[in-house]
Amino acid sequence: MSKRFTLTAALPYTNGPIHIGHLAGVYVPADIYARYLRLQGHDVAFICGSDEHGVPITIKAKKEGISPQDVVDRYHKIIENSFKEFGISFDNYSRTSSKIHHETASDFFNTLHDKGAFLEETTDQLYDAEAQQFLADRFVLGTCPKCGFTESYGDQCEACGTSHNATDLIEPKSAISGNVPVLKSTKHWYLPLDQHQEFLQSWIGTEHKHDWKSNVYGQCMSWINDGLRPRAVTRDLDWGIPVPVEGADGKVLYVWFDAPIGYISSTKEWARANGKDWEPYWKDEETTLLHFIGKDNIVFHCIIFPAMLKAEGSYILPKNVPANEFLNLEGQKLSTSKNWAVWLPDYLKAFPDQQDVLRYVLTATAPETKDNDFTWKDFQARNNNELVAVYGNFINRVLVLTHKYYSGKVPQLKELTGADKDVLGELSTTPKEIQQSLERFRFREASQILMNLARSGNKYLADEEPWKVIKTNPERVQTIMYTALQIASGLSVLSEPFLPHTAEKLQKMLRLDPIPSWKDVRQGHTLLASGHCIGKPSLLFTKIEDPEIEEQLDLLKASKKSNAVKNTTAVQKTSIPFGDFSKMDLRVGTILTAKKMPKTKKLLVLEVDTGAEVRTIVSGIAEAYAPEAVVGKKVTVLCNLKPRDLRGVESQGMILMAKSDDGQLVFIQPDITHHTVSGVSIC
Ligand code: B3M
Ligand code: ZN
Repeated sequence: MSKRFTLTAALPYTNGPIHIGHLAGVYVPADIYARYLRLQGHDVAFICGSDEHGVPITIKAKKEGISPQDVVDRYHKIIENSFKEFGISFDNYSRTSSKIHHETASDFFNTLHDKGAFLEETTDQLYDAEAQQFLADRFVLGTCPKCGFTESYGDQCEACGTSHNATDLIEPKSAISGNVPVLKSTKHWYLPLDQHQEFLQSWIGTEHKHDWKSNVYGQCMSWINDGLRPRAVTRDLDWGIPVPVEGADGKVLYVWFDAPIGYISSTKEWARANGKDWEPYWKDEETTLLHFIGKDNIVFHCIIFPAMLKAEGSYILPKNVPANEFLNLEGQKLSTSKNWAVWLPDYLKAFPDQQDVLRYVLTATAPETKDNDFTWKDFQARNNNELVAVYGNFINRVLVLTHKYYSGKVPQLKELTGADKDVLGELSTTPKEIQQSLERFRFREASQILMNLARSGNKYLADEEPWKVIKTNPERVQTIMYTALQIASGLSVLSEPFLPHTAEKLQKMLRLDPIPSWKDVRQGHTLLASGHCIGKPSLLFTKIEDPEIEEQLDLLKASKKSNAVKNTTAVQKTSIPFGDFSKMDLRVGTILTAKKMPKTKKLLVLEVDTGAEVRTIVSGIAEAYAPEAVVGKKVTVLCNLKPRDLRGVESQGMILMAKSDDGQLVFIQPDITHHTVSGVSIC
């Protein structure tokens, strides 16, 4: 039996809010587990914090013209608040920009450095000559050498999860300028994973063959079997923790080196604030260390971080890394850049006080063994058919009838029938069943066992019909209601890990004081004594109507539409110096005449008055505009485009056009504001 548990949940990158995919994959299962362990009376440190280094944050800062610190300050607050709202019960939520983390990560690096655990090597790395910057991690895109995905990052391919070196990419391109990088030599510190190969092979391959999830085990073994290679743990970047050794100016720790150490610094911060010793939580063999992560983080938590911990020498290794697969949204991969997501702050705006509904749906459909799909229709159905119709309905009937028949007082238990014994028996076996599922990290299964108990309670009432029996045998009804009240109390205890807000509300309604323990439920103790007065009932869940769901679907549709426009309007050309731009002679002109170019579909021959002269311009707009529709229009003309011969007519310039949001070809008209045109390219 473990003496204590250290549970970590992946530190979210602080470059945006978090969405349902994060909640489903990492934070809800981790929280269920932490709450469940606490209910068992275990000593638990549930640790997380914001991952505030790394290139995604620098990129976001550049895009918005603010500093990386501004970015992380903003999102740290937003993310921390979302976790609170959704009842994610971290014992500590820290941040990697904190002093304690910088110190802890620097010390860790120094210890490894002093032990000679790194290789120091000067090698050629990708460099953007124009931006004068080395292209680490997300600053470079290219084709993944393993799966052929063309948009792989320098350190990891999001399509196949492989982690690689930026120089492994095929046809790399700078994400800053789009330029092809050059090679430039630079010194870095490498963790020689090849030297840890044998240990990892036996630690994972043999020791954890049977207790790790097959998706996690499989990914690790494929990595190990491919042969491990040294990985750089430093970068030439200006945002991060400075490499704490001499001769490392302008270099910082690789974000994936410092971030997992963030679990340790967050534990230290928590221990300090609570007068505890952090070390047993990380160094005592009797501690169970578990990392809750998404599948894209597997190699870092199962291979690189354990190799770091092992090299340091005084740390324990994780007992398990129950990584989940990905959640899709309405059949499509969740994507931050495409805004294809349900962001937690937005969810709360649409469904205030319904945090548990989302927790429940994400658990019931968790992507545990394979990617899974979140759909709004399913969300509505699970809320209406399970939470409202089963759980909520059962509780409401029990409380309303107790008030109606006994003015809110728990009645006397008379004689138990077979049906009563059956349902009470189910109540006392449910904790064990939930426990067995949770200990195998089967959260979906556990949530359904819980719901089945509510279902049995509901069925019990429907079968026993106290509302009918009250007329003929009021004594029998006392036992029925007593039994149903025990089930309701038990549900409030067993629901706590899954539906913490609901459990609390229900416990208040039942006026449970003290709140019975998990063990009380398992041992079939009386949870609510005869004569106890319960409070007034109020609804735990409310029905979600079609228009609410349609609104969410419309929001997604709008996001899809704006993506389609973005795709056609994304800046695709390399930048030009101002001098090139100023070579253009742009003038406002008026179209005097227009006729179709014979035997063509696309071309109109226009006579345009540019003020100084009348020019003939051949324009490819005939499919969008009839000749008579353009006469008299004011347009923008590029006058010094080299004359071109088009079907025997010399075209002396070009009319500038743009595409509107709905794909229409429109004139750039100097006296009209195109409200519908946004950042489109001139065509
Ligand atoms: N921030 C990646 C992510 O958010 C990374 C996790 C760090 S855990 C130490 O997916
Ligand atoms: Zn790949």
